[in-house]
Amino acid sequence: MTAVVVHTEVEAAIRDHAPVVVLESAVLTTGLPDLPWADGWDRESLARAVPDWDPDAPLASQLQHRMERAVRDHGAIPCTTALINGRLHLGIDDRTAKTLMQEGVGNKVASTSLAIGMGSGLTAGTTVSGALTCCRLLSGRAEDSSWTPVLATGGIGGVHRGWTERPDISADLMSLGSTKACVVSAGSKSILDMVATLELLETISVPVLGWTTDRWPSFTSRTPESNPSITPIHDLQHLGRICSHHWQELNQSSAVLLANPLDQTLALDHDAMDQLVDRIETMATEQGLVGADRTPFVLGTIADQTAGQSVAANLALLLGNAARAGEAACMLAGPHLVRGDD
Ligand code: PSU
Ligand code: MN
Repeated sequence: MTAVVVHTEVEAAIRDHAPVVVLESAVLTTGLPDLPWADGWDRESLARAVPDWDPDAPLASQLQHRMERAVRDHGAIPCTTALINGRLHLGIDDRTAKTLMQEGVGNKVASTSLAIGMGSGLTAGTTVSGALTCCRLLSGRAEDSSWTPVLATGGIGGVHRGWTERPDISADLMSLGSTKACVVSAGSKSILDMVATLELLETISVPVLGWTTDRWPSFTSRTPESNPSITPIHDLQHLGRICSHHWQELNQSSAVLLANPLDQTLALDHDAMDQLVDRIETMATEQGLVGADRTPFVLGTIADQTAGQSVAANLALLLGNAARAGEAACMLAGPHLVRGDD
C-alpha cells in the first residue's frame, strides 16, 4: 500500500495542467464541530452570512461539501487533503471524508508531524503547513514545472502572543517560506501576534497581497485602520503577473499570500472580539489548558459567547476563500499570463 494516495480526478487535473485548489482539513477536525447548528445559536446571523446553509446538517461535513462546490463553481478541481489511517490522501471521496470526520476529531497534522502520523496510522486533518507539503507533492507530479497549486484556508497560523517568552511560531510560516503555492486566507488566527506574524512573513520572503484591501484583514472581525499595510490588488491578472514574476522570472521558492477579507458587513466588532478572546485565553490559562485541549476550548467558548456569530462569519470567510482560490487557480493555470505590460 502506498503511503500517498492521489485521487484520480486530481491526478488527471495535474496531467492536463488544469487548475487545482488544495484544501486543508484541520478546520474540519479541530476548527468546527461536526454537529448541527447549536440550539442557543443565532439562526438569523447564519442565514445572513451563508444563504441556504442547512442548520440541521452537521457543520464540518456540510462545510467540506460546500467548499469543494465553491471551488468547482469557479472552474477549478478541489483537492481536500487529509491523513487517513496513516495514508496521506490528496483529494478525498465521500467515504474517506466520513472517516476523517468520525475518526480524526481533535487531530491535526502539520509538516512537522506528518511523518509521525503516517508512521503511527493516524487519522487527522491537515493544517496549512501539512497542506503545503501536499502542494509540494502535487507540483512534483506535474510535468510542467510552472504548474502551481492554490491553497485555500480560513486563517493561517503565525507567531503567538508572548513569543518573547516562548517562541511558539506555527510551522505554517516556515512552509510558506519554502513552498511554491498561492495561499488564500482571511488573515491569521485572532489569538496571534499579528504584527509579529507580518514581520516574519517579510523575513521569509512571502509577498503579501490584499484582495481590494491595503490592510491585513482581521479574520472574523472588522479590519481596523491600524492593521499592518499590505499591497492591494484589484484584479486576477495583476495576481497572475506577480506570481509569474515571483516563481518564473525570479525563481523564488516561497508562497504568494493573498489576503481575502470577509465581507465587512458580516464581520464582528473588532474591539469587542479582541477583549473576548483575551478573556477566554485567560480562562484557558487558569484552567491549565495546554496543547491540543486549548484551541477547541477557546473556539467553542468564542462560539457560545457570540451565540454562533463567530461560527457564521468563519463559514462565510472559508467559502469566500474557496471561491477566490478557484478563480485564482484558473488564472494561474491559464496558458498566457500577460507579461511585461505592468
Ligand atoms: N485558523 C483558525 N482556526 C484553526 C486554524 C486556523 O481560526 O484551527 C488552523 C489552520 O489549519 C492552521 C493551523 O494551519 O490552525 C495552525 O496551527 P498551529 O498554530 O498549531 O501551527
Ligand atoms: Mn502554534
